[in-house]
Amino acid sequence: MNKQSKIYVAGHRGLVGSAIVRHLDQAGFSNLVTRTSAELDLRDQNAVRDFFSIEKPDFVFLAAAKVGGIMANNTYPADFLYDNLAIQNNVIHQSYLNGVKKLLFLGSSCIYPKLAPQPIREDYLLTDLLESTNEPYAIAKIAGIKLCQAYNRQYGTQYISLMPTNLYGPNDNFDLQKSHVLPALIRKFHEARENGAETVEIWGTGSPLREFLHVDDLADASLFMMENYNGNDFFNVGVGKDISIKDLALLIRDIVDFRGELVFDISKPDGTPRKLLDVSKLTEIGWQAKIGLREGISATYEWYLGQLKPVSVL
Ligand code: GFB
Repeated sequence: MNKQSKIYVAGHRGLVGSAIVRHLDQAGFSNLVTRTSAELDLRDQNAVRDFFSIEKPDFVFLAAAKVGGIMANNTYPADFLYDNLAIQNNVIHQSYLNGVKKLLFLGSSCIYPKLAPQPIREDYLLTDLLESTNEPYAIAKIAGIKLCQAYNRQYGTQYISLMPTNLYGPNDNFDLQKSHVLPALIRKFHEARENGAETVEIWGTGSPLREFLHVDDLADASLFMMENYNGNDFFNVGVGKDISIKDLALLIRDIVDFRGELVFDISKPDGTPRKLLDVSKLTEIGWQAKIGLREGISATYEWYLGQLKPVSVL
């Protein structure tokens, strides 16, 4: 990529896409193309065809997806499968037809088997059954990796894929039913402190282990891959360390300074027991995460507080 290359960031308002745009801006890439979902519905084959034939981007970051936490995945399985298949099929195929030089596809660590050995290596893909709460989403993301690799093999394209662990950061979704655990807990502890509540409800047993990567680290890894990797493999991206949901809740309680107790609602699903990525393949080609969990959560909490400030009326 050079600084004048035309770069399309699909999903630029989301957690991942907005971080990629920030990083591209900071690195001096000045020819970015974006569309909101109201301007361009990426599930619409004709609309995506027209967009690519007019804009003709050189590079594509495919960060547009239907995403959500355990409850959203479990409640809207058809949307998670159909929307994601449609978005990635349209963007990848039009990238091929319009001569895109390189594309980065973003997947998820839930592509791996529910009970995969830990830490999870890339070659554990498709070796066993998936976690049921997010199987439709995982199948769409697996199809995305395979689509990139198939176009590379058949047509000589350069479509590469990164599989991030659970992400968090600015522009995350803080809706309590649809969000992932980390933004949900920031909001729950904050509101509990503000309202003088004595307890905060944590879904499940608190024992599942998860790994959390700040989205600015993912954006950094995405640019690194675009600029430095040209093969047909896909790569895990994470921090290489995990934490139980209970310990995550205690950490967020401390950062938000809530003094009450945790209450576990075991009627809610735990999901997969552990999901720690083996990140050695990415480390070997020269990239590592930099943002620590406490530092990342504190910054995200500051961002969240900034969003709550009332808009001043002149
Ligand atoms: O982040 P999360 O929704 O998704 O939940 P997954 C992680 C764990 O936190 C689960 C627990 O064990 C939840 O039961 N948890 C506790 C909570 N309190 C809460 C809460 O208030 N909200 C939420 N959301 N969880 C997703 C997949 O799985 O991970 C997606 O469904 C995707 O497909 C994403 O791969 C990265 O880590 O279980």
